[in-house]
Amino acid sequence: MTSTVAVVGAGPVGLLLAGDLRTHGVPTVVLEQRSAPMAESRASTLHTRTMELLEERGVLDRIGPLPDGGPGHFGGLRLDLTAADPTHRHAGQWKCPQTRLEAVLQERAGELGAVVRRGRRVVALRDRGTDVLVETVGTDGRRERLTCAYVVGCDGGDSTVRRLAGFEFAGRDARREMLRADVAGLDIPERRFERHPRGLATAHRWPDGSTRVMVHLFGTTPTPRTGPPRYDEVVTAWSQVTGEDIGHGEPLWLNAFDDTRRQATRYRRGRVLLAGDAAHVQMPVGGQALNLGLQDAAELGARLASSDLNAYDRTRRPVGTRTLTDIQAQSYLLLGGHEVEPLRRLFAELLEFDPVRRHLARRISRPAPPRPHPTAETTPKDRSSAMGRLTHKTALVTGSSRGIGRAVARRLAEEGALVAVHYATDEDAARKTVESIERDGGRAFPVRAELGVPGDVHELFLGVEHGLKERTGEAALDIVVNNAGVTTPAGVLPEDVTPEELDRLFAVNAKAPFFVVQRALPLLREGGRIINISSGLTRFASPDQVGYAMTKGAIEQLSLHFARHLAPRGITVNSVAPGITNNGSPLFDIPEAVEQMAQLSAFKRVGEAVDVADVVTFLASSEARWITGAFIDASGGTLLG
Ligand code: NAP
Ligand code: P7Q
Repeated sequence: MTSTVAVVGAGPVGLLLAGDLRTHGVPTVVLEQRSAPMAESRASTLHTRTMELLEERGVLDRIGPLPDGGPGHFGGLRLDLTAADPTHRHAGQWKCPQTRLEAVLQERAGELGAVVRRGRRVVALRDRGTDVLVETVGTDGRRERLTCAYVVGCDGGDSTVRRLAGFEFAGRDARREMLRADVAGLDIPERRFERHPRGLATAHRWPDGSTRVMVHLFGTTPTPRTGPPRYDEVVTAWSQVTGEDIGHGEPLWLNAFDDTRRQATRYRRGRVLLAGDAAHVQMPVGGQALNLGLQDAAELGARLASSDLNAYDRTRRPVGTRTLTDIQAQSYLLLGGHEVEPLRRLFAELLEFDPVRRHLARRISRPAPPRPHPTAETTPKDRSSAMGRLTHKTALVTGSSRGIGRAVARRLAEEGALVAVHYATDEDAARKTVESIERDGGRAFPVRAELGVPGDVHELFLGVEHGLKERTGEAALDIVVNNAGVTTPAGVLPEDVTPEELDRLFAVNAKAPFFVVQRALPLLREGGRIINISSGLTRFASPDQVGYAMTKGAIEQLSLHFARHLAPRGITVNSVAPGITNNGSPLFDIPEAVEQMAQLSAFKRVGEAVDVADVVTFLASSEARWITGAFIDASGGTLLG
């Protein structure tokens, strides 16, 4: 059996990893689609932790002395990075052109015995469980197959490996863009993140006399691009922001970057792993993308050599999430217009405090995974304070003042989602749901709307949109749980059901969920989740609930057909069918009744609301991305007969 590791991408991340794998004796092949190393230098800043890693590997000695990168910044506010650890030999930041770093890392990888194959593009991957088959095409069009133990995608933000291996890359597209250029023949004054009424401008003179200009016009959204910006775009923006004309300069390099934020929801799938920009894309501010990637590579080399692969995901993904969040905060401070001025002033004030400077400087200089507060209260309930599976997600759970809905709202919030707790009449109960979520460190807000009456869904979404905008700045939804429901009162025979009663059942249990889904469509983000609560009674005959069961049959159809409709947007739609579940109603206080109901389940107990909530939470997670249009029996085996 092969033990070769194929590293895809010969950038700094792939080359550092290849060298490290060789120091552990792992046979390593680097596959790179470019025939020659890149000539342009994208990133140039090295931070303290990266300097240590390079020093440990003898790479710093090979590179030679590096110029000091000066003080750093946080969202354009000056932040001296030496504050992280003032006495450290690599305190601060250092400048090294990416081309130089790559050349040295390639030399090292080669000397250690890694085979670097340029001009080979990966076109297919097949994880066969015991090995991975990688197919490449050379510049001459010839195909080759390689069998290896693992494949690592270090192939950048547009990673082919990530796509071929089916990783989910969650996040959001760009909202702001910055233009930059290296220009010869300019004598404009130097400035760092200078804020003007219409935008932001930076000018930095390189040792060769050329000038790096960067410019952003406040409030403008990114232009769709297939290549670099034209120089006249830079000239126009520069003049609009600063009033200076740079039209006479000679552009040497043109580039646009933006604040896209995406991260793989796992860094490992079977025998395929991701590192660097392939695992996370972020605004390239302060060189953090390169540093984060090199630190991924260092961790992965050791983990691959010891076959402790899940530890790689466990340690590096939270670091990535935290860094991406910090970078997003920086992008708001940096590229926001006048509306962020109060926040910038407050931030600048906070940055005068030593502990604040040290805290933020450490987050950049040596990013570490977030740790839950080491208090005695760190129980499983505190999951939301650490990184949950649903952090940054938003959810609407109808009928979550009580019963199953309340348990669902609580579980989603525990995983980090912001939850709209919907109810019809029981305001007290809804408030209790919200309070219990907040006590456990989660986020939620109540929304009132009676369903099954004219204007119901409109009223519901007024509240949902308002609550979300207030808390997140936008009305986007990731998870919708249609849970609210009514039943036929016990003891009503099919013969006695009135048209009005049947209408009411359909209005609340079937019609309202349909229009909730329809109304949610424009708000649902890519990768969204719709979960409809059905009932085991669609598979288990109980004549006095025939009307109710018919409405649940209808909601299952809602799941089936919308699943197909919404799949192109990566949205899944599923039905969860509980059996008899303790919803806190007085019936469940009568031991004899509970004992009798328990006999229906294969496990001889009634369901608890959290039994169902756990199933719903799983379907809401990214791990359930491959389940759609499904009927999930959550009845503890009641349907097994
Ligand atoms: P529950 O305890 O009776 O709570 C019902 C929830 O729905 C409450 O939050 C209620 O809000 C809300 N609601 C009811 N009618 C509404 C209306 N017209 N408009 C808006 N909201 C309304 O419910 P549950 O037993 O947990 O059941 C939840 C879901 O699971 C239902 O769809 C039910 O069919 C299904 N299910 C339950 C069981 C079970 O044994 N419990 C079994 C299988 C399926 P307010 O009270 O605040 O007005
Ligand atoms: O028995 C159910 C049942 C019931 C009820 O009887 C009365 C209640 C709790 O007011 C409404 C209700 C909703 C249900 O979804 C179920 C149910 O799913 C169920 C029952 C008995 C045996 C099997 C069941 O699902 C598999």
